[in-house]
Amino acid sequence: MSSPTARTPRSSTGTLNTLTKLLISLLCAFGAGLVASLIAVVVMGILRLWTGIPTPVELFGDYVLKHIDVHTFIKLLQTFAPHSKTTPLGLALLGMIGSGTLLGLLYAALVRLKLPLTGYQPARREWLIVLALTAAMTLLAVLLFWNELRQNFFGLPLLWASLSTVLGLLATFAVYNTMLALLYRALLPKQRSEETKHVVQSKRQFFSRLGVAALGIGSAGASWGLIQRYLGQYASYDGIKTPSPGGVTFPITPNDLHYVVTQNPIDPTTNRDLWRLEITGLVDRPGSYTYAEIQQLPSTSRAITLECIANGVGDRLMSTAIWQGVALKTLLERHGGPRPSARFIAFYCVDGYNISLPLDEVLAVDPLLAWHMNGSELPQRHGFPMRVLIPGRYGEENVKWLTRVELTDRFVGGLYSDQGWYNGPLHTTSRIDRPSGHVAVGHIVEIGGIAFAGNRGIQKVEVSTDNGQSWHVTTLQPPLSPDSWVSWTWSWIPTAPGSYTLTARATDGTGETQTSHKQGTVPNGATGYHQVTVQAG
Ligand SMILES: Nc1nc2c(c(=O)[nH]1)N[C@H]1C(S)=C(S)[C@@H](COP(=O)(O)O)O[C@H]1N2
Ligand SMILES: [Mo]
Repeated sequence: MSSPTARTPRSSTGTLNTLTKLLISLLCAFGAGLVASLIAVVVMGILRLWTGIPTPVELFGDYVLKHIDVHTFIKLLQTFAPHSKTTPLGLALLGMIGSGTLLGLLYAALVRLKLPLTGYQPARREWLIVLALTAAMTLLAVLLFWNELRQNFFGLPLLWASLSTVLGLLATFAVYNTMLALLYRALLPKQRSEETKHVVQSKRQFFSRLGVAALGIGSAGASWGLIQRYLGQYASYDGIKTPSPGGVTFPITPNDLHYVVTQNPIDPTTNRDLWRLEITGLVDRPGSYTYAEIQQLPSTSRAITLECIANGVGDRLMSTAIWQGVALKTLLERHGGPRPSARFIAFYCVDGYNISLPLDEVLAVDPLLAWHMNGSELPQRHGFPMRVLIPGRYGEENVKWLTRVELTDRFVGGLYSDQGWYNGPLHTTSRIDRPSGHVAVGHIVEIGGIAFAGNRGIQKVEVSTDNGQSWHVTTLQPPLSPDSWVSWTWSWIPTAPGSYTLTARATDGTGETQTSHKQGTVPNGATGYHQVTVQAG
């Protein structure tokens, strides 16, 4: 017979009071939560970089961007400049790791494990809680990010993209919760059993805690590596402008000098085998095309100038390319045309960006769905494999990485329209590219620049050398197309030394002169005259 003391399990924590046990549990839950979060970060990083599935951090960012107004958006851009995309994402990532760590405490409260533990294996009840938490977190994320799910950086069609994003969320949360259960157990103090020697038991406990620490350090290192890799693909070309070397603007902008604006920290690298163009919604015969099939569509080429709504007066977020692709009208005709109830058209992209506009307004300007830019395959940063060009609209409506055209009976919205940016016809604008600095008195000085009014075309450009008191009609180059900018010049001979303010103004094809009303880019697009001051001497 054994003695009564031998039958009572002895343990190192057997004598601990409730408060100490609570503190130990908290500490272990905290540690397990932190390490499980870091492992989840590794999982989401691998999914992002090797399968194109967006991370919960990016989904969260996209969600926030669609739920703030344009002024908050600009404020955030300024607050985090020059790392306006990466700093908020980094903070969101830290927030995610923080929440994951705190969730460890919630888990501890739910499982209420009695200290000391009898073993390392989570019991059925713990697994059920893991399951329930995984389901709840996935469900919550799916509901919250419902409108963000349909993106995939390798270009999966929308339905497959949504499915794979949901699976990605499920995998990330399942790994997190499973690790939480295992690590929490691994860290908590164990009961001593009679069968195993004390030293063996404490060794096992020591090594399992060491293992958790090593996992934590390892996954922190791996996360760091993945973040570096992610940043290595960062779209640092976002915001590059088209220069006018020596004051001359090329009528056609070479591809590598075309301005770029993207919402994405990393632009999609669309896989041409996965990608499809889908024609859906209120169209007579919906259908889809592979990359090879779109090349077979009847195509047309046209010079179209793009201008970002964030282009200030006189600025250079404006470029012109010869775009080749299928006319939207032609494409819709191949599908039996719009049904009578179709009132809007929505364009969806593989990066989760989408826009919608009234169908009749869009068809009226003869948009192109282009796969060639200046004779070469559409560059990745400009929307490979296909983008939309809607003449007369700001760049934001000219979606890149197009994957679905949908005809609808209602306005669908999109990032910038949800924020409250203007999405009507772009404003007429003109820019002075030369001269600048000093000019010589008594000699001919060529004043020149460009003017643009979208699909309305340019009828006339005038220039003033006396701050708008008198105007001279300039000579226009023939435009490359009805949808492109025009070049203008005027020869001036400064007669007296001094400071001159040159001003330009354009009149569009409808006979309307651009407004002199000075207005910044936010939220309606800039207006006002471009002015340049030169010194004659
Ligand atoms: N899918 C997608 N399309 C997009 C964007 C984007 O971020 N994603 N940015 C828009 C904006 S704001 C502009 S100004 C133009 C810029 O086109 P570009 O980079 O080819 O000059 O693309 C538009 N199309
Ligand atoms: Mo833009």
